[in-house]
Amino acid sequence: MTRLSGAKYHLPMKRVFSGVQPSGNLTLGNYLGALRQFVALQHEHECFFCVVDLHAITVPQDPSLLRAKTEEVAALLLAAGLDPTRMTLFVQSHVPAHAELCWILNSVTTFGELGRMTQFKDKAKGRKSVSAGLFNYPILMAADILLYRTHLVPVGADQKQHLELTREVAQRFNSRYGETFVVPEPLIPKVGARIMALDDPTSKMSKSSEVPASYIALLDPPDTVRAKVARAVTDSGREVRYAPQEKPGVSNLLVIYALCSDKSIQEAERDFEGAGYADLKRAVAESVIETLRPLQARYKDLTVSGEVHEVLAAGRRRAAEVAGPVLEEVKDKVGLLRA
Ligand code: ATP
Ligand code: LTN
Repeated sequence: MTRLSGAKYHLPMKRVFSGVQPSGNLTLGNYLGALRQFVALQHEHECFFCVVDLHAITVPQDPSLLRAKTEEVAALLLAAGLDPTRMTLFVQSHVPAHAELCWILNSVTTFGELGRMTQFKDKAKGRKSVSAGLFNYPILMAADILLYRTHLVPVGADQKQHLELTREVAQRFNSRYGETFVVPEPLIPKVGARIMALDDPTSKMSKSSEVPASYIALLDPPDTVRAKVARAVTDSGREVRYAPQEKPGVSNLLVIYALCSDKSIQEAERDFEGAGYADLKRAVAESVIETLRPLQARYKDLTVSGEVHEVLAAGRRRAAEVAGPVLEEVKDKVGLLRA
């Protein structure tokens, strides 16, 4: 696949796929770790972005809230800068090939491999009842990626292990049944791959957290952002310095500030030479508010225009067009009788 770049030469264009769960309020962690990369990649590659509702139901969800959140996440992805003329945005359950390939890949993945997944262990911890879906979650994720013969998967650091399993499953399928899948590479940002919770800088900012003060939601109004940042846990001492082990709270705030004001960590540190934690917090809040302002304005317009439905309908058609033939090839290779 090639694409004309400028007038004179061809740039190799790659397939990009990533997914976001409609499982809560999208956070600044989702934006800095994933969405920003999505927006940049759509200009260089053929991109598919998916609201993964089948993943969300692996833990209990309120049905009408899930429906509303699925639409909200799609609208937020567009508001963050995804352009329907440059990429494909769709809902996972609208393309049944994902669930079908997942079933087939269930037989190429072992129980032992799934049991080693740290996200499963974390999410299963403390639950009275753990669904089989939560255990099989990484196989559905592998199906999402492999169906599109994806080269690059932009994700936060928490998804690295799932990507390794996806690669393993692709290689195993290819060696058992013949070359079928592209073995994908993760694309994890150097800075911002793991934004930490404001109330506990040793755990990641998570949109399914029950403590709203732990995350900044993309739709939080300015005063909420100011209040949450003001209450963020900092560290002992008074120096503003990037030292993730020794000063996890301050370092997390410095990362947020650097990314939201387009600076390096070193430049961010320099901005606070001789300053205290209160100065840092004020600057962090304002940089976040300015980053979210255009996104929130676009979100408002999108909810009024009803454009999201059209985008998802077109996305569903395009995704099915690509995924269909790959699934047919897979069924053929494993020996399923053609209908
Ligand atoms: P949950 O916490 O409910 O499991 P999540 O916040 O991890 O959800 P996902 O939909 O699972 O959200 O993730 C969407 C993308 O955002 C993924 O690529 C994930 O790696 C990335 N991401 C999530 N949280 C963070 C974070 N704190 N820092 C950086 N990237 C993140
Ligand atoms: N498991 C991911 C969401 C996800 C995904 C994907 C990411 C589902 N399918 C395919 C990249 C590619 C998560 O929890 N963040």
